[in-house]
Amino acid sequence: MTMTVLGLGAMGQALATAFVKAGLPTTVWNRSAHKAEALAGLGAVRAETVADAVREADLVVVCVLDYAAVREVLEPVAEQLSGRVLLNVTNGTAADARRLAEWASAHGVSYVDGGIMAIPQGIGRPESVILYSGSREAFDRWAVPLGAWGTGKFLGTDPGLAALHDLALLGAMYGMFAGAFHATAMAGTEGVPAERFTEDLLVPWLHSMVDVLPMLAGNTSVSEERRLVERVALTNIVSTSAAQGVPEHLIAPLRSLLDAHAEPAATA
Ligand code: FVH
Repeated sequence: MTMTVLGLGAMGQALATAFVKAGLPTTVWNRSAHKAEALAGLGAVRAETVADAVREADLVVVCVLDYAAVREVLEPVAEQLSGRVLLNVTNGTAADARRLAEWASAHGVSYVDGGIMAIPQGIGRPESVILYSGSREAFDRWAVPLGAWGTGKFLGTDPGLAALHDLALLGAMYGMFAGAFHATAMAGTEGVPAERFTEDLLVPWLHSMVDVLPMLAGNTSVSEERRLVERVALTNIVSTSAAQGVPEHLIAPLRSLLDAHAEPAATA
């Protein structure tokens, strides 16, 4: 089992390092060659070109900035990829993944798409989840070595599924971070240190709210009673933000979102 990792940014380096530490023969390539030095020191084989990197590989992992970069890296070696498994963990849409899977299939390549639900420092820990979709056979063949990255979850043979779930989860993360930064800024206007506010109040509060999510799952409509209560709170957050000089453009749209989800009033 020989693996190649194309793309050694923060994430690609973490993925390749996990392979090497698991004792898997690993070849690495990066556009800017110096990023392969640390991995070569750990025992990875450093390839000068993408073609060299792909030549001996059974599994080719690509982890670069976006799908334009994926195409740029892979198009020139399309023929060489034939008969191999391509695992793409680059961020993209479900449509991007489906198009790349078609391209792979046209070149005799088995395609698996991946969504990494972890930061580079989390790679190698069992609590780090990596979502997969695409060729079931290829995933099953590589599931054990891929366990070096974290816990794999295969979502189905539609290659777009991993990207769809990845983007959905990232959307939840961005929303949470944006709300948390807004909260920190509000408290900061009265001199509350961000670190203290975050550790003492924000993190415990968000933890407790996460526990409410299963009760809300599948039910986003809001009763008129609840809508009135939530609307008062949101209005007060918006007006306090404005008064304290914190931009309210994140919170303000939540009021119209709340109104849009109000249950129709019961008719007599
Ligand atoms: N880092 C993270 O926390 C997230 C976690 C979830 C998954 N993402 C996705 O992983 C992809 C790579 O992200 P990254 O963190 O490794 O990003 P960078 O450190 O900025 O490295 C980018 C690599 O992409 C290479 N690259 C960019 N354009 C091209 C191109 N046209 N041709 C070839 N390679 C290209 C770049 O090469 P270089 O600049 O070093 O020469 C880096 O290797 C990404 O999809 C995240 O969303 C990470």
